[in-house]
Amino acid sequence: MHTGVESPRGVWWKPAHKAEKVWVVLAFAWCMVLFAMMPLWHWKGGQNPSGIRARVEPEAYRARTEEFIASYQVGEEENGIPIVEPPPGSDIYLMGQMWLWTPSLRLQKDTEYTLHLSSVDVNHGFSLYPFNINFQVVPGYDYGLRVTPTEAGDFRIVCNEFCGVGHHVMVGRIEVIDPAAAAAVEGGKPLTLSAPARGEEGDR
Ligand SMILES: [Cu+2]
Repeated sequence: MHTGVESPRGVWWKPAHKAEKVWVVLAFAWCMVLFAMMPLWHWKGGQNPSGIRARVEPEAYRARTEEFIASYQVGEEENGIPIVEPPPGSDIYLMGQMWLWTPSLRLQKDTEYTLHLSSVDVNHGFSLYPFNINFQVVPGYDYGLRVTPTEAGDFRIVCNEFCGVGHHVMVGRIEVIDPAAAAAVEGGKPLTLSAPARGEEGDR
């Protein structure tokens, strides 16, 4: 009698077919390729950015973001989100929460900033439309990414981590202005912050 608790005697299994062994070897080789690609993407492809990472209490991050807004606010969106224009090279703060990104950022082209990202409730995802940029925004962690906008324009931040019923309306904004182009349009006059020129030469 055989109970199933004891294993059968002898070689009761079929040895792996040659084709199966070939696939195991191929799959393992591919795993190694992908493993090697992780550091390679970092150094060669500019992906998987290494930044500053620190633990932060969500309420402390909220307070820091509010301080940042109070210091550099220049306007307000129609929906009440503050528009902030931080000085070049500064630390800038973006806060994700159900279901908005605060504040809207107005940045200068070809200027480096340290972009801090965090959430004050659940996981969110920072995705900059229309670029292929993706970053997890996790409550309790402050991620500081060194960013340099290379293109002037009006960009949208889309949440790409499902975060509840309002997830699809969670859209933020980053506006990148080109101070050189604006100065040219103004005929050498200092740039007026309220009227950023976005490549509209010939208007005046
Ligand atoms: Cu979301």
